[in-house]
Amino acid sequence: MRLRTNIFRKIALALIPAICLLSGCSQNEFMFDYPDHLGTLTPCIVEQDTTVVILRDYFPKMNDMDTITILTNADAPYLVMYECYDTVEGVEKFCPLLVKNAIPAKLEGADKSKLPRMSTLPSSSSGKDFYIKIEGGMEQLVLLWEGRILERGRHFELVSDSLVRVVAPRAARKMERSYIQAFTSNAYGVGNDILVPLEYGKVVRDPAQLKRTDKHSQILYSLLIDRFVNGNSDNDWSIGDPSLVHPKVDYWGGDLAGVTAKIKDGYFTELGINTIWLSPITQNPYDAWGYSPDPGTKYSGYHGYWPIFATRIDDRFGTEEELNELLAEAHAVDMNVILDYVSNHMHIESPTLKAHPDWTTPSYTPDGRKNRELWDEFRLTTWFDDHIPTLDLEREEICSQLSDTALFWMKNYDFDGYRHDATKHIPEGYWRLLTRKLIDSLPGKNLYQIGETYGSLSLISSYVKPGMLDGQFDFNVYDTYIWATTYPDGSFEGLAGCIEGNLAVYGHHNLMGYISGNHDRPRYISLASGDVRHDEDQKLAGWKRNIVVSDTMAYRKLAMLHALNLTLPGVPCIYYGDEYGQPGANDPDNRRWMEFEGYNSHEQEVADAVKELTHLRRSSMPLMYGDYFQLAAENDIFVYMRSYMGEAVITFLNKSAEPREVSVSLPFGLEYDGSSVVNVTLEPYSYQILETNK
Ligand SMILES: [Ca+2]
Repeated sequence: MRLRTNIFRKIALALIPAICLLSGCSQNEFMFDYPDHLGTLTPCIVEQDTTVVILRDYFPKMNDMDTITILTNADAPYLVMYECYDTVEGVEKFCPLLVKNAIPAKLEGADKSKLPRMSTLPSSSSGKDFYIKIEGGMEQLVLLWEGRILERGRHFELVSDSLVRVVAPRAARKMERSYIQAFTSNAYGVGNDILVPLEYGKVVRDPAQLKRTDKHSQILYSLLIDRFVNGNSDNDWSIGDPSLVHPKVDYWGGDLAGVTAKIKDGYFTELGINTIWLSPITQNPYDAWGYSPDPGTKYSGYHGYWPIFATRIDDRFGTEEELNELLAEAHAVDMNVILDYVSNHMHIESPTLKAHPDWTTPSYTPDGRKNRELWDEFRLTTWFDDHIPTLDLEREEICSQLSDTALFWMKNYDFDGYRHDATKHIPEGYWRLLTRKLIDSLPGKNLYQIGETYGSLSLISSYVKPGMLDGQFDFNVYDTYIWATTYPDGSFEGLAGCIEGNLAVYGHHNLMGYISGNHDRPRYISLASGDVRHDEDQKLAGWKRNIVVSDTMAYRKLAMLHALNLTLPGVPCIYYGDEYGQPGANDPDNRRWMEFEGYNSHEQEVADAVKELTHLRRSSMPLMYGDYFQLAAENDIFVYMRSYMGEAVITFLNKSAEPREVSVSLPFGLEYDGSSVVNVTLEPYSYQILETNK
């Protein structure tokens, strides 16, 4: 790629207002009067080879030219005019700070132990200031408040080379919630980032100050409505013909009223989750579709992923009144509800596709093959099956109308966000347009949007940014945990590396989803117990055998997975049944009835452990807003720490069949039980979590 001179002309022009802004700003202490068109800053992704820097990531305004700011250092922002759809080429100066969020070549082989590391410490009792302690040496430090640059001498000062005192800007006193972020780098690259929530300008120290709208405090719970609880037998309906549809893939009667009943009886509150992810509720067909030759059955739409009327509630799940009651009851106990929504496809019999048969992507590839399940080769056009054609969302009129359809659910019901199905099969433009519409039509709502993408870090993260989605499910960490704990060559060293790589891309305060399982995967416990094998057809296994838990050690490994998810940065997500270890092969065997009682002693131990972990997380600022530091990573042992304002939580995992003694040193002068060295003995397949200052 070549540099383009017109870009530099634009940079030069853009610098003039930047300089004016900086001088104007200094006359107005504590005030931030950047013009609206500048918007706020976001850390950008930069990829660099030897000659060219490619910048991605900014807040796009549809149909408008954007401006992005490159932070070369805190005193002199460079502005670059937005030139291309999602890439700016030709940035003259390499800026290590911006490599945060990108891994690529530049940092390959760099000694990560030499990166700067930051941690926060409390300061005065008034809570208007705090300290950032930096280890490993820093060359650059950038502090942002609500995306605006904080200035040295006014909002922060260097007490020493390794200690920075930060004062919340006065403007923060007017806002119930705002955030300070810190980024730092040295010659070896970019270190961890810091996120500090403020309440009316004071540092939030007490988890009781957090609300369900604080996205970092979320714990998700994913359920399949048809398989959860049957709360209203009046709406029960099934195809009921085993020669056509096997009972395992027919409707079982679960509904919205069932979910409401469990909200009201306190199940979710006691479990400690605060966001329910509801499976899709749009009307699905009444007849049978698809076909599996073994065991020879069609399927019903019990899962909800075949929308036929995209703005109607499936009457087998409930009515408008029942949905409104569910949402009201959830909010009454401070719980969010996000809706699983299918944008990628519609059922072939839907009135929409009957009226617009040309709205689908081509059924055949350019070289004449049937375009089915070609997930990566034809990512944006492939069909999931003959009866659910993919919508051509790259066409403007389709994108516009169908984003309105998605918006319908947020405008007409009090949902708190979406889980977006099949995210990577939908073009970025759709996500930008939908998000723009959400912001414009529901100001102040701050909905949480999490997507589903299997793929590389760069593909997954390309949808995660301001103006698009808050997060996606991090299947890579889940898969690496499966590998580490169920394959002979699996190692926690690999898991630790995967987590560090992800944090470098998504940031240390990401809102990615960390799952215990989901409706498209065999149950973790059944892989861990060996009842479902890695080398077999994992769907067929569930049709052919009764999958049970034949090795009880698997319960301990499952509890350890929950411990991992509930102590990592990000948003933990429990798939229904995983809170006690329901077994199962892949779809549909991973969708059995939820059970609420009659657990055996192993299941009860997992259920108790999960409750303890969720309550620990939600009562711990370090686990919700803390930084992350790996303390040890060996084949069988993994130890890491989260810390916030001088408090730390240390998680120890042992995947060995033997007890292990582990010793780690705490950074930043932190102590546990009066010592900076912590020694613990771990039982086989177990975890321990220690809190300092407790
Ligand atoms: Ca029912």
